[in-house]
Amino acid sequence: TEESQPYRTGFHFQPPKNWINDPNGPMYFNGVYHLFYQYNPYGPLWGNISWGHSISYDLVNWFLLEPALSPKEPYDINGCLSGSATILPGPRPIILYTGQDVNNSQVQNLAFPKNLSDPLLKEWIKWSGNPLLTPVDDIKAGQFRDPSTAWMGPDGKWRIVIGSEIDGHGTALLYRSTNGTKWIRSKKPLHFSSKTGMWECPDFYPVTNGDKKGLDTSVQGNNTLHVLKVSFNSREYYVIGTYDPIKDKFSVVTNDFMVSNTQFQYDYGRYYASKSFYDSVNQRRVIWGWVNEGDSESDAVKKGWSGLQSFPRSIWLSNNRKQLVQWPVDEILKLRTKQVNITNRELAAGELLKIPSITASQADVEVSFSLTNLTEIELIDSEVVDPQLLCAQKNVSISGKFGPFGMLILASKNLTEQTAVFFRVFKGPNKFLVLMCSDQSRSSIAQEVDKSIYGAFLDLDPLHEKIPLRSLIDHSIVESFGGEGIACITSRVYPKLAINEQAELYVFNNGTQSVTMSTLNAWSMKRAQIVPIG
Ligand code: DQQ
Repeated sequence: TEESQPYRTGFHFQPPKNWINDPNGPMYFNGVYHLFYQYNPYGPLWGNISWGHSISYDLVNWFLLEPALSPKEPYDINGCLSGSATILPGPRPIILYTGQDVNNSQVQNLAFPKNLSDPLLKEWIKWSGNPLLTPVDDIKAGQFRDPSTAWMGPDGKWRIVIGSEIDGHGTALLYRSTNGTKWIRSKKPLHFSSKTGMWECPDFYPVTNGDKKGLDTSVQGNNTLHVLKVSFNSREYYVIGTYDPIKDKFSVVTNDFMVSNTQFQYDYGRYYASKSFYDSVNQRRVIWGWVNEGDSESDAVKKGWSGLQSFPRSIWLSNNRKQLVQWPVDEILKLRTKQVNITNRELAAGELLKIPSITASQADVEVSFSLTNLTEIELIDSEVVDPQLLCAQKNVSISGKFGPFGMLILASKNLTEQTAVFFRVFKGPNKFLVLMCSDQSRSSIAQEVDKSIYGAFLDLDPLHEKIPLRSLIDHSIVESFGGEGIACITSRVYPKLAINEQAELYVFNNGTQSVTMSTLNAWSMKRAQIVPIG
């Protein structure tokens, strides 16, 4: 019930109980969306890792099936770890996944549907020739995992990348195959970095700008760039570059990988091990990410579950071709109900405005701010500061000039509890800097839960553009999108007071300058249906 389980979500994907982590092998096939995920069928902590399997017709409502892969064979007995799906000609989907074998070595395995005419692809068969690949030569047994979706080069060969660490360097190993069962390692990896350790869950795909459209993973064209995303340091870092499929040469044009909050991340909060897929029916690329818990293991045992999937997002290249943009898939609109609208409302210095008539624990809120007369503005002497650090130094209680202004989410009646998602605008040596913060420091009166403060910069011009913010609020998760998706910050919170009907929503301005709230549209959200059908 809602009373005994205040942190269960209404429209984010989670099974009725137990542990989940990484999204695996998402795909659209024959009119059905498939989502697999790292799953412990027997409890709320990591272990017995299987591939949970759910299907959907709209990415919102889900049917839960039996696990597609379970750790049973010598080559995966210690876990069916992460992997990806590829739709081969036919069309015929396959899964490549990592098995943790009897010796705890990581090996790569192949699985395929038992019956292609079953519309739900309920049963999956592991290939008799498994394992496909074992850790040999300079590959360490515990650092060889998470095969990507395959893409085809102009020579007709399939390629995949696998996450690794070679000589202490994060590496995306490259393999080629003609038939999908025999894979040959390329001498050169697709990419590596001397500035990071082990790379997990690599994802490599083409992008183009213009119409928010996505591209199928094998597309190589004149106007395409390629994205390489890898997971390390609990974050999802990405680079954009050009890819020559003849030489298999990937040349990065953005900042290359490093452990820093100034490097591009899919999400500057709690979000990891993501995986994207091409949705051919809607011609978009959709991405899922794992959002883990910020409470303790004993809390997980009490709750009986652990882990969420982010709400699925479309992902595309920005029009200036410099970064990626993400936005919740449009199907979310069907859950919106009871709209609240406010337009052109000035927020004076120090003002706090309660948003009435909304289920503030389960809502979708879009707000946008505009600033005028940016002469009285705080100066900042460097444009290369760590945004997360800046948000922590200047938390919500510290008044500035332009900012902090934004929303108080999952707030309790007396504001003892609140998750503040807000902006601050500075003038740097050469440009304005728009800082977005998600401040969990006062999110709960409980002591032992994580209360991190996250931050990111938004590449927009506050003199000529509005500053938009959208937050998906769902009991214990807040997914925020700044600048219409140019920076995302996800957080988990565990309020004790601001739960269910007790939660409230506010907009506020704690700067000395007034700001205009151009529009606010807020909706209470209906529950998604997540139904086990075995
Ligand atoms: N989780 C999986 C691994 C992957 C890691 C194991 C990333 O395959 O590298 O559950 O969260």
